[in-house]
Amino acid sequence: MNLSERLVRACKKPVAECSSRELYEGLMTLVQEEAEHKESNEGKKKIYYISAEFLIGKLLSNNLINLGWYDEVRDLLTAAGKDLCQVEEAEPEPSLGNGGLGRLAACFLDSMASLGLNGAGIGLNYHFGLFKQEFADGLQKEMPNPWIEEKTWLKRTEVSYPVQFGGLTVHSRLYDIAVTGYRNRTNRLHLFDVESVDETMVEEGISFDKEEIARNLTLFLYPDDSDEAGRKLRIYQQYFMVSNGARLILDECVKKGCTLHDLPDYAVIQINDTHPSMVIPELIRLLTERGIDFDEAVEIVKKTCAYTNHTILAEALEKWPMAYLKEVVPQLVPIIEILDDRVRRKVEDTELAIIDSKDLVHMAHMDIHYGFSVNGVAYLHTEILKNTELKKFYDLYPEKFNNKTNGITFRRWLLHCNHALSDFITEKIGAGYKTDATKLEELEAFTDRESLKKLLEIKHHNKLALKQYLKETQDIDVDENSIFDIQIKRLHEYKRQQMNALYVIHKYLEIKKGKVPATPITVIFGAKAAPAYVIAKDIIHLILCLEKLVNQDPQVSPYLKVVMVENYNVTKAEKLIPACDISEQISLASKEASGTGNMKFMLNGAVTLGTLDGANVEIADLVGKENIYIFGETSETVIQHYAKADYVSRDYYDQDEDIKEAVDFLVGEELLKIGQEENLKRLHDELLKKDWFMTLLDYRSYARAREQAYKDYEDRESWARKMLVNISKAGFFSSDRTIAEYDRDIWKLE
Ligand code: 26V
Repeated sequence: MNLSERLVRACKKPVAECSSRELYEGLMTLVQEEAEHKESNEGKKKIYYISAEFLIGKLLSNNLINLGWYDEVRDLLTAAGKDLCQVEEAEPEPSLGNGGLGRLAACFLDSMASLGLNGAGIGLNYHFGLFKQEFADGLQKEMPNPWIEEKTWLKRTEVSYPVQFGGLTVHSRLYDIAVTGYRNRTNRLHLFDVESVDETMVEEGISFDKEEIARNLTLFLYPDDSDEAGRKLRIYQQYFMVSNGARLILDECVKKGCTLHDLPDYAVIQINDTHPSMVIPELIRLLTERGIDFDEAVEIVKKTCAYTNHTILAEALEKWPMAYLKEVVPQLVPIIEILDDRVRRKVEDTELAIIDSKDLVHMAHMDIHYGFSVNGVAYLHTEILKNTELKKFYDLYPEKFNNKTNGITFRRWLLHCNHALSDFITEKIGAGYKTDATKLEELEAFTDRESLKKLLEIKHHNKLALKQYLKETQDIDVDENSIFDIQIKRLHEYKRQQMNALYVIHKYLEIKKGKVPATPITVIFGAKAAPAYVIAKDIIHLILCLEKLVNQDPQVSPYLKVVMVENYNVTKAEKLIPACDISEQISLASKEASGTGNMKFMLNGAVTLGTLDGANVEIADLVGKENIYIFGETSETVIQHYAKADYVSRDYYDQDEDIKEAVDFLVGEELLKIGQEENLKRLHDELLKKDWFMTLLDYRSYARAREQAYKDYEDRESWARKMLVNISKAGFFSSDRTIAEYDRDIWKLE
């Protein structure tokens, strides 16, 4: 049977008579059948990527591409008067991640399957995932994002375990999602759920009874952890994930002939940040329960577990109060105490201990002592870990430390989201780059007028598509002939959306005074703030106020527009990135471990405006200074400022008229007419009295670099050359390369 016949069979009626939903469900059935055929259990050793987040995005089109079906399906739908894009709309987006860390895990799964590696993901089946963001009265409101429908990508399995906590036992159920490789094998994403989960518990917005563990355990991703019940719930979730995961791993290995003494020959566990760190004591517990001697269990675990660090921000490094662990996971406490005791016997410096003097358990310390590999996620990040943040650990275990610069899957972030560009590339250099991304370099030769013109046309086409999308979804009008300057990422002070907003204010005031830009500018933001993160929500408020002020001003809006995209998620990223001219990567140097959005933008022909932070450093090295706009202080200088505590934002405000004007605008008459005094005043105070992430330090050089980029944009042909270089140098950032390195240096699968 051909695809068309199979689809009719699955839908039980002719394609022309199907609704988008029916076609979506029919195609899902076909994909699931095909994916199952491609499953394989090849390979003795298997990589288990354990992560609290897998931000997988919509699955239909990506699977069609990976199975090699996309064009055929699109054409057969078109022939029946249907549109695949419309069908895509019917799919809900699972929001099983916060941002970069979760999206990275999803890209890694794609690459593992595409490289044919024997691997699986292990995580949690959150029913509502990360909240859905709505804007009301200039503020963020959080709503649940239900995504599990009757017909779903999740496949219920027979696997179930009882999981014991301090006061209760719950029963798990494993659901699997097929991960298709690009013209390769199928792997699985294992998502554990509690059988007793109760979706009806959710009250107003995303609030629910945090004490009812058996019913609430898998409702939300990282529920608000600003109170004790929320933080404890997170420990319940983490233990539930690792206990199930560890048992699944042991059961699978035993089935393949593993005696448990030889576990490291069968399994390698990559711990994605510290959220799954309890897998270490849990595995030790399970191994001893199955008859392995404690000392040997520790040695086995040491050879099986590897840890990835994703941040140097102190507030993001997990430290759990011993009292919480005693209540939630008492069975792990004696094990953690022994592990800590052994560290203390070995090293004198108590800063390296697992349990500190305040009885906090440092999860990362446990990972470093009891895992065999520690990696950072970009060159600079790993250097900072080795030389500053984790220096003492590096001195103790230099052999464990290694760098794995992040990557992105080109299937989703080029082939799927930017058909026009991938067709152009294929026409120029053939399809080889789809499996070997380094081939993109061959594109660099195409600097002839015709090719550059075509590149600009593709960008224009994508900008038109985004214009339409913004009109339909948010009823905002943007000018496709303006410069699309985009910052989309989680809202955090260190990412400095506030610096971008200050520049918008500056531009607004300039235009008001009659100085208009040569080409109009559209500044687009997309960001969710953690529900309890007050300043982040104030920054969202500021951006929403500016959106209103600027867009409604007839004198300004022909030259400047501000768009705050509501509910920024993977689907929206797929529409925004291909349309971008300037990619804002403006974190305070040393703070953004890597960034991966920066890579997606570059691949899609945007030029980066950024600091020397995270993977921007590697992007700058690859494209050369002609093809990127770098500004701001270096990480060394920033680290020095923190060490000396000598940064005073007030000095920059006092000494720079533009800064003063923009900052004071926050509490000026025009904005107060639109926004809330409380929020704007608090943000103003924060910038003047604290500014922990040094916005004002870099503002001046940021504004200068941004002006330069706008100026250079005017020479369209030379800009197109910059685009071309960015695309052709993006091959290094394929997650296929990253995963091949993980395998070569850490996993050693075959
Ligand atoms: C977590 C938290 C939790 C509470 C307080 C504030 C805060 C700030 C940051 C984080 C981030 C945790 C780890 C994380 O998501 N890291 C991101 O990982 C990406 C993939 O490696 C990387 O590209 C991003 O630069 C990094 O921020």
